[in-house]
Amino acid sequence: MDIGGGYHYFPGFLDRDAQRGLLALIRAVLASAPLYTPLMPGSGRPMSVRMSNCGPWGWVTDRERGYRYQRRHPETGEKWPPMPGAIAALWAELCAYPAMAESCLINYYGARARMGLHRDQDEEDFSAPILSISLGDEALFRMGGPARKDPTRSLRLVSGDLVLMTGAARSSYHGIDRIVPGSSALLEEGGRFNLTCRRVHGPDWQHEVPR
Ligand SMILES: O=C(O)CCC(=O)C(=O)O
Ligand SMILES: [Mn+2]
Repeated sequence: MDIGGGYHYFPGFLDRDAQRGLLALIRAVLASAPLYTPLMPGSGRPMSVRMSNCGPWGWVTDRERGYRYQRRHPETGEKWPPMPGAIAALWAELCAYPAMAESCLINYYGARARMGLHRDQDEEDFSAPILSISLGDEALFRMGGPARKDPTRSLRLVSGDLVLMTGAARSSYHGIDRIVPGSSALLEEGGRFNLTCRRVHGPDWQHEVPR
């Protein structure tokens, strides 16, 4: 569903079984690439969201080197686990883009976590959309425009909802005001996973053949 400004909303796209299946795949990723606490560039303040990644590239941040993509987990030093086929299949189905996603950022929000208004701008190529998948507790997603001063709207994202950011929304401000603790029973520990899938390089960028 086109909800304007380049935002596309797919409420309830994943049924309960699909959510459970995706959750099991994410847990398997986290068993080898555990959630870590990212630090803000400069200030070194910890973010409230914990993160990991799967796919060839992972988005990370720390005090000294700031926001970037890298191939390895910042704490274990291991390469990120491969992107599960079910996530790659959602990208292929919805993104109308001639190359695969290169990065799936896994965000975990505990009861008090939030994510301030920001744009995703560490990728080389903005022609690919961003695909966002919600699992677990509900979240209040704030959607703005390309300028920070643009008016914003709020959307309540429920477990199984998908959001696609294309066109203007690809470079628009967005964030998570808060989650609604206890609103979903999907995660036994409570909280919310968000999977943010992105293309990092242009469509012709070749990956080394995995061994
Ligand atoms: O948690 C969400 O729904 C949004 C996450 C996000 O914007 C990001 O990781 O860049
Ligand atoms: Mn973002």
